[in-house]
Amino acid sequence: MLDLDPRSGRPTRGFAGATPCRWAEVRKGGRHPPPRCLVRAWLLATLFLLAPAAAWAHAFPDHSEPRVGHTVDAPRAVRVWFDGAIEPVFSTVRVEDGDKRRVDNGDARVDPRDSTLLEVSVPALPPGRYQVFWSVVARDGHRTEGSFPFRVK
Ligand SMILES: [Cu+2]
Repeated sequence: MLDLDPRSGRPTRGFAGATPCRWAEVRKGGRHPPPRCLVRAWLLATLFLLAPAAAWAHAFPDHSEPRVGHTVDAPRAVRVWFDGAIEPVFSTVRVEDGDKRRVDNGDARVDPRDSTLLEVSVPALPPGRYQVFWSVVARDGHRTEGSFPFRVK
């Protein structure tokens, strides 16, 4: 909880102590800065460590059908499940064959019953190697994209 000083609008109590910790004070303290300065430095370091965790809230693939790099019988569809909900309007997936020709049916969609599932149907694919390209926007507004191969036997 932060109490604001009515005149300055600044917090009267911080989470690490009552008095601000200034670099000058740390220097004056020589080799032994006041303990509350150490606490504050430790809290800052913790915040920096936690910051990337917030950025990781965007969506990454969890698993797929066909599975990444696997050889399968001709699939009817390609499905990619993500580790979080994705936005239907901004999320898409396409499939290319070994000659970089697009082979999916162009009906990519997020499953209305499962907001982590992105899928596109494909015609009967002849044997060969294929590459799946996905691009999604997570609920936090961040876009991630990537691709993975599979092979039809
Ligand atoms: Cu994100």
